[in-house]
Amino acid sequence: MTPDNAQELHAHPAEVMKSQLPMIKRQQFPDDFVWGVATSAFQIEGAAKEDGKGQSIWDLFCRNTGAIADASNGDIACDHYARWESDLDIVSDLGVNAYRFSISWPRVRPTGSGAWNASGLDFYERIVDRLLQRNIKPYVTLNHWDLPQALQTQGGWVNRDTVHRFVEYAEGIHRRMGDRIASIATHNEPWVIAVLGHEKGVFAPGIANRSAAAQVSHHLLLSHGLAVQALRAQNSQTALGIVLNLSPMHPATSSDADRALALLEDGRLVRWYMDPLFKGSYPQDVLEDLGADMPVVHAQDMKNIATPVDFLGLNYYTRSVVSADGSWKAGSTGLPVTEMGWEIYPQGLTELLLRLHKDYALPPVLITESGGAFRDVLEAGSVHDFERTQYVQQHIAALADAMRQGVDVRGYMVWSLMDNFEWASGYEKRFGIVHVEYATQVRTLKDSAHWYRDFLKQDNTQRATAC
Ligand code: IFM
Repeated sequence: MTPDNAQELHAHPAEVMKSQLPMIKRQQFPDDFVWGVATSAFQIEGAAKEDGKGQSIWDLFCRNTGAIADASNGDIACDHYARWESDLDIVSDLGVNAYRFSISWPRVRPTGSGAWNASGLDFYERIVDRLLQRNIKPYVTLNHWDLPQALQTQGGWVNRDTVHRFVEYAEGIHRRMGDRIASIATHNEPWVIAVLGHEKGVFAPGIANRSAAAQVSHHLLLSHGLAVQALRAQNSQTALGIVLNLSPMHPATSSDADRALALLEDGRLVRWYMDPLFKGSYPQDVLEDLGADMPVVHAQDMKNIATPVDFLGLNYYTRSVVSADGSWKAGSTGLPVTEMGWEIYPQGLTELLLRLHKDYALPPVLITESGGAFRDVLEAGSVHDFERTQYVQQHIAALADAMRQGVDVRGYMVWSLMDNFEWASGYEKRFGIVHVEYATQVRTLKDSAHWYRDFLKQDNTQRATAC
């Protein structure tokens, strides 16, 4: 035994664990780097029927037997609608310079068209103003999946009219508070809405139809481009963009079949969104694969989708691995997995960023979500979530690596500020750096939150400029 590891044997377990963490410092990043935490309306707000809010497709979907793992819903969630002030105190306490949240479309315009709901607009305006008082930049997402049910009744995102309703919604929000919002993302993860919501039917609105899914993805992209144009026409000074969930797509083996499938799946997840946004066309191989299911595209649509943006938001959680025989399982390679069953693969973030940088003329990139669900235990007022802390650190280190190699990344936001309603997994999966005891709504900072706060404190004199 060397003197060094003799010392390690006597060290406190927490100290030993700390020594396994990558050395990252806030000072390694530009002074105006955006550091944030993220949430979304349906996942935290609750107050599903209060103050004139309309129903969303998720309100309805949760009522389908078997749709949500623990048969829960978003009626109360984290009760953030009532507790927003103390929740923003926590955000401020963390020392972040940005807070990403979404606006519930049915809370501000209950049926998606027609009358606006003053109480809903006031709620978000109060959040924006309170953040600004605290010197925290508001990063708003307009569509984090909770489409007004009244629009779904008319076909939802399959119906081209919804594109125009969305543009009106974007204009209304921008007119009311755009002068104070640092950044507006039109949609969060259109792949999820299209594929999980309309092809696999495991998310709202629960439709399983490939052609519907392709049309939905086209309408989401089109509404994004038209909304950006509409806000620019209002002389927007807000940074405008979209948030995609992307990952590197790896073949499980080097067999021809696995490699061909990986290429097609890359087309379906990455190029189907990146190509129209940044090259103005859909990838040919995916169009061919869709055949008769390909979307109806009008003249000018592709040009409108490719309207230049100020930023690309990227949500990264894991890599994807595919095998033609479907046999590959996360964890089979010995890499750790999160409670979602997702492999922990931080190097995939560097790989993805470098690849996007090589293949596209990228605008500045923001990591708008990064985090993991782990089995947390609240004990004596603490949650020792070492794995989550390590996850966050490794992913910050991975993005620093991509920045060193030339990718223009401007910010990083942890998903999520607090435990919340994890869609079809209900409340069973916890992503927060703040623990929520749902029975009492008590919030407790986990070790990961303490770490993030300490990390940010290394120099928190500087504030972010928006991108
Ligand atoms: O909770 C979700 C979030 O709403 C969108 N991105 C992925 C997160 C974890 O699944």
